[in-house]
Amino acid sequence: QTLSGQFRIGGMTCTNCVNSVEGILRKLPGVKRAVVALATSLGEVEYDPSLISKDEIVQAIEDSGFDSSFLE
Ligand code: 9UX
Repeated sequence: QTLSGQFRIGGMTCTNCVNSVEGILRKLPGVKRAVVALATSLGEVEYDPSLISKDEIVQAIEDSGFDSSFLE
């Protein structure tokens, strides 16, 4: 099963931030695809809900030093 979620990501100010957040997301177990956009401060993540929850994804982004919340 694959779910798709949109995440607001705050505090990204340059392309390196985007690459950093994408790299963190793509290394998480259960994350199949992650695309982060600087202009909109949004991230689109496809994940397997049996391996990771949206709350754990938010937590991983915050652990890397950015603000994050899940958008329904
Ligand atoms: Mo760019 Mo982001 O120099 O924390 S990497 S601001």
